[in-house]
Amino acid sequence: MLESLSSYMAERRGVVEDALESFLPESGGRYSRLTDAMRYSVFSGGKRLRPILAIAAFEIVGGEGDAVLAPACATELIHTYSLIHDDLPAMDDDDLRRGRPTCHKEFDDALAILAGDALLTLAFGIVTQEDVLPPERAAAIVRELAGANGHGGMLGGQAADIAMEGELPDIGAIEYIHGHKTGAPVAAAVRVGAMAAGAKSIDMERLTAYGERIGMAFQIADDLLDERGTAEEMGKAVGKDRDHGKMTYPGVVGAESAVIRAQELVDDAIQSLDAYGERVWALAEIARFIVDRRN
Ligand code: GRG
Repeated sequence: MLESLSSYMAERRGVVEDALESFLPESGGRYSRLTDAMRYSVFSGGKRLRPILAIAAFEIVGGEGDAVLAPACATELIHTYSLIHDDLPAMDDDDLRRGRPTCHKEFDDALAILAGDALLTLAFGIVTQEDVLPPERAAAIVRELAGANGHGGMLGGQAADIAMEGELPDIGAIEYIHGHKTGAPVAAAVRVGAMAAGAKSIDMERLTAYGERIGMAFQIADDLLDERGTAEEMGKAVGKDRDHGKMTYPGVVGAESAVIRAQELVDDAIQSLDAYGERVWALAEIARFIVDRRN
């Protein structure tokens, strides 16, 4: 990672950690196992890519102040819920996430289901807290997050992913799965950041084009890491996609073409933001990081 991007991300990550701390319920109390499980998964060392994308989008359209923090943290809470549920025995049945036992291994299946549900509902709660955002803007952001992560977005993609297990490679199917499961929530993170700043429709169009492309590139990179990365680097088991007969981008087009496609998507994403001149650098560097990352 370039030094300047690494310090940009470290600084924003610090802001996100503090904001998450302020939004999460405290530990303790008689029924604290639920809040402990929520906190365990949220504070387990994620890259915070989605909230950082939201902040960078907020900044590029001239946003100032704290209005982006709740929408940015909402994207991370929803992401964390999806990871907790994805790791459950009924889904991917994973024991390790971010180098630590998964939520259901550390607590139990019931607590993991509840902690995921509680993070999802908290996400909507924090965006609609009084005096955080103008009510119409908060409602539009909730609508955006609900659409991108619900049956027409992430959950629809996940259902298609499960349904396609063991099927023959199909480029249309893999693009649908990636676009919905990963692309939609990543694009929504970019979009809600811009929405928090009251971005104009031309800005929304440019940032949507950027977000959709990096979302697809992100999942292609993840598929490649699942084949090429090590469990130590990834903090979770690798090679599971192939073992489960999951359809992946490199599985459909081959690893070399997948690398080329991810790079093309990143180049196109950056090009969609040409109009911002030098202000583009953070979003451009994040896009490059998405395909170059090692975990
Ligand atoms: C089961 C509710 C539910 C959803 C399933 C998104 C998803 C759909 C499951 C999560 C697991 C998965 C394969 C997601 C695809 C996106 C992805 C590569 C997530 C990992 O995101 P990073 O790299 O993770 O940003 P960190 O740990 O850095 O936060």
